[in-house]
Amino acid sequence: MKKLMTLFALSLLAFVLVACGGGDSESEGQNGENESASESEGGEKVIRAGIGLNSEHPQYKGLLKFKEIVEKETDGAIKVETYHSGQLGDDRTMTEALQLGTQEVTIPSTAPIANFVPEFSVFDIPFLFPSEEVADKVLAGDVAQGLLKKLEEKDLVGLAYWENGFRDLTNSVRPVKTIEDFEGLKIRTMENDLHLEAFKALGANPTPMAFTELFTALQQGTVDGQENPYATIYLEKFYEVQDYVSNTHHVYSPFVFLMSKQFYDGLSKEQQEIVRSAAKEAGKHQIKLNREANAKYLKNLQEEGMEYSEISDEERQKMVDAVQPVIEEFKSDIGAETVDGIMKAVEEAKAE
Ligand code: KDG
Repeated sequence: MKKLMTLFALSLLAFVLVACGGGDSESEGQNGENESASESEGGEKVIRAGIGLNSEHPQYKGLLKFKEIVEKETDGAIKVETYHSGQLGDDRTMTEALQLGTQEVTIPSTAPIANFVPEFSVFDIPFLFPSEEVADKVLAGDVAQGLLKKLEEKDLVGLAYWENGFRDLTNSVRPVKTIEDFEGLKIRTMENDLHLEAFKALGANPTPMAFTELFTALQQGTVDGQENPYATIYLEKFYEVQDYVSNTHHVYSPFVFLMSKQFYDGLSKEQQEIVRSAAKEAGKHQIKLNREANAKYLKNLQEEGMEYSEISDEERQKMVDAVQPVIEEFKSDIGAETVDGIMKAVEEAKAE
């Protein structure tokens, strides 16, 4: 009899604990998990969104637009905290924080994402996109959209492509007008093996490095140069530590608006639709601002004293030829289906 009473008491205790511990429909995730790190005392859900670029960059202006839309559409049920300039860490650190559920949003270039999903290195193929218009069409296409789905296997949700833009070379040693001018230059690249090997094929001496360390490395001469779109070069004040800029336009970098899958799964269906739609809408705003910035800031760089060198079509073709073996070398790492699919999409977009 005593054992029976003990069993009954324990069962009653277990029932009471479960009833008190369960969240409401809002705070419970899709699979019944309760929210933990991303909730404020008032019960609102909190999105901690961090980027590597500074608050002047269109990437941050786009993030503020995302915040505006989400807080309005959810009547404040979701709050967005925005952080810039690597305040929450570098791209790899912030992406890992999303996987752990200790941060909810970051927006890196596709290059560092390749360390999590190798297929994203397809966008690091030099000279892949001939124009922003072709890039827009390809990124809206099935192959690029399918790559976003692959992020979910890594506890990440890719909500939208934003734009970093065409990358151009700067350095503090010499003007770069020909492929020979790359010889021996210590160039910082993003942490991506294809980028690294492509700059070796051009004759440079590349070093992979997180964006958060770049300005100091240029200032101290640890590296001679780097490559980024004009908006980044100007707004991050690289002209203070770089003398020469060339329109190599060697890679078009997309950004990907990443969300923690743990957080996303904890949202209601309606909230999931709101954050997805907001990321796309804010992305259109960011791309518009980004294109305006990249179109105007080369002039500002020259006004700040940088010497500009135009790369001729003939010299650019030599660079294209030099990196072809690298593309073949990485095709199996990226996935032949992805490479062939994106290349086909580029040709179709060019023909439209
Ligand atoms: O916020 C994005 C930046 O951290 C980074 O991705 C920018 O293109 C970039 C680079 O060179 O690292």
